[in-house]
Amino acid sequence: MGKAPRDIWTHIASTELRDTPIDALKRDYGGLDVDPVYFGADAAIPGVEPFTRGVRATMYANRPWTIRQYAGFSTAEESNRFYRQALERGQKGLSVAFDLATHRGYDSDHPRVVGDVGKAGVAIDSVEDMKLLFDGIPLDQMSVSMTMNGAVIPVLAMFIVAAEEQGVAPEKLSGTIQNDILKEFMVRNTYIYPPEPSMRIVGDIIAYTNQNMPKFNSISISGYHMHEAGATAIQELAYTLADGIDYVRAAQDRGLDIDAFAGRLSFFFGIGMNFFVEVAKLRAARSLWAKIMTDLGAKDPRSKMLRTHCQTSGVSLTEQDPYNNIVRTAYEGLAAVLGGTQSLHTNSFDEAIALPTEMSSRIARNTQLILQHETRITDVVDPLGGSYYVEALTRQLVEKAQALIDEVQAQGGMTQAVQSGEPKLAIERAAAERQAGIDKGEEVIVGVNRYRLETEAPVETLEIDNAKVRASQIRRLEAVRNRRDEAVCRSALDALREYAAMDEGNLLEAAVAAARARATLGEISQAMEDVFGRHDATTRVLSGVYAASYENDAQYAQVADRVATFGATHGRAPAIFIAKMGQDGHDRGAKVIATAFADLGFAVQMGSLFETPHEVAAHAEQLGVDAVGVSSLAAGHKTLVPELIGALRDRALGDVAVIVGGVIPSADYDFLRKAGVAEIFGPGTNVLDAAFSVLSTIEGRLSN
Ligand code: 3CP
Repeated sequence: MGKAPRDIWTHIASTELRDTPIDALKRDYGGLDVDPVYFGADAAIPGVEPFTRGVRATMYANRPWTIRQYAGFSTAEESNRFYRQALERGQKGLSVAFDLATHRGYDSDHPRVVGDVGKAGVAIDSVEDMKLLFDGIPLDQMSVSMTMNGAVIPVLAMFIVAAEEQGVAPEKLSGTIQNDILKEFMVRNTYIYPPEPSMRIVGDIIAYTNQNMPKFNSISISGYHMHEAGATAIQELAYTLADGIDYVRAAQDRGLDIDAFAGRLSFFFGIGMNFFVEVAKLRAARSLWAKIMTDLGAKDPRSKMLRTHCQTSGVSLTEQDPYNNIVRTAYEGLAAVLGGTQSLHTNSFDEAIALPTEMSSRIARNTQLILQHETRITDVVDPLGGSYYVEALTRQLVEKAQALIDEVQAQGGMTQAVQSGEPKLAIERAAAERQAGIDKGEEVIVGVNRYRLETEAPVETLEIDNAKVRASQIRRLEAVRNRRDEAVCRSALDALREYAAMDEGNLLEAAVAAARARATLGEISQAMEDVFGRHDATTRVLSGVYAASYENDAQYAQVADRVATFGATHGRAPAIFIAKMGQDGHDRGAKVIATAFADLGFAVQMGSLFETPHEVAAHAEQLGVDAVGVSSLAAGHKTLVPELIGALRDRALGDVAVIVGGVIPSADYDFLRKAGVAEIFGPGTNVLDAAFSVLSTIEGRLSN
């Protein structure tokens, strides 16, 4: 007879606990005796393959999850001050947010990033910035996660050199680099190079960290951005794990032994409001991954453990009645923890409007501290294990996600699927369907489509003086360029370019030498771009999804009729160009609007990502549109929108209506209106209402 589940568990738990006796984990709740773990008839054991009940036997009873708040803004000095304060106040690990200029491989003085520098994260141009970012933070003790994918080579290289100059060798560094490029092509859009060289970069990083940084997680395979783009739980699970399969294969292809690197692969999921589905999603993810890794040849149980970070959902936050977001985030945080996450970020309540303030970040952090210290949910491992509902949901998610993974595999894997654009379209379809459900009131959002306030009290928001940050970055860049040994720097960049061209040698290793020689992020990135080129994605807009969701809906029919009447009167459909400017790649909102407006009968054209205001004005002229709809989620609106209006006026297109949607603080509404913006739509806008209103604006302008 095999060993009893409790005996197996006790054996593993004792190793995790080292010298602490297991009985120390028992609790007495005022006369109620509570054990650290409970078992059912199914014999599923926490800490044992397939890890459905958690990757550790003792889970939070021995060590709670890491409170790891994602943050970064303006300059390295400002972000450093913020990090140090957060660590003093209970945060346990760092998670760096970079600005979009850095993500896309541009130095702060590049003309394409004027509106982006320091806005949605910290600007990093050289090792000097990286050193300031971690000043006074011992990198041999603090685990640092960095959300970086496009410019992953220069950023990781600069991190390694900053640590080296702090006296910390690479083998002592612990943390995580996101390094997940496949989902960038699908949803997040901060890629630089085409898919194939991008996959080489992922492989080089896995190989380098495997060799030199044994405590560092080489990748954070992310479903979060799919979740935020509107993916269903099944899609998020399947596409993320399928991405994981491709990364494992890429590393195996370069001769690495799976058990040598797989223990340092990590994951990242989004946690939304469907409480039990989110709990079950994490349980299903672990069990699917254990099986996938076994099939790929892993033997070591550590290779089969899906360890994950989670973040509460940004799109579940509302601009309306924003204090509700505190409650939403707390429930989502609870779901992540009951699902067994290793690390968690809880959003600040004002994130649907602007960057978090000190006060809102404190509440977000305290949400986790209260979960850890007050609720007592850390005392028992996988407390929902054995729940009829949770177990049934887990099984169903495993089965349905596996079917979708098989579909992707049949197409040749995720790198192939991504190039076909199919997963992206499937997620966009799910997002449009969900938006239609919300607009129709089938899905209730408190304070938005039900129980809406008559008047909203303004909340205080944080604003970054982007021009000031840019000026200070440019000064520091000049100093770095003036002080370095130009010949040493050039030859390091040449070596990197050569590695890229020869398709051999490790790109990260070459970039570390370049970073040491004070090559800038833009230069390191450009050296590879010289060989790989820059990826230019084609934008596709779905049709029919919105119309199908609204079949027989009276309000939909009314708006569609008005659009048709416009057509009959003017001999053409009302025309709108949907633009994404600057380095902001968040395109879910823009895609939903494009799809819905097209279904309603508008003539919709959508621009490429990352355009400048002048490029958008040129499209508007060429297409002869009535309106330009700008979607802005990365805080560039105050710089980019006035520039667009100026560019339109320069082309004598002053009567083209400029409409702005996305994350726009209400404090900026006045500024934008004065600059000439016709209408502003925040998050939570009903798409039919928006279409009605845009049509009225266009008609108003034409009759003037
Ligand atoms: C953990 N440990 C334990 C136990 N639990 N030991 C004994 N008993 C236990 N019960 C040990 C682990 O084995 C490990 O040691 C150490 O404690 C740390 O635990 P961990 O679980 O590995 O936790 P952590 O270091 O925090 O790492 C978590 C993962 C990592 C693995 C998920 O990848 C991570 O931190 N990811 C964060 C990613 C992130 O911040 N992403 C932000 C995206 P050993 O290491 O020695 O085994 S923000 C994006 C926002 C949207 C956007 O993109 O714009």
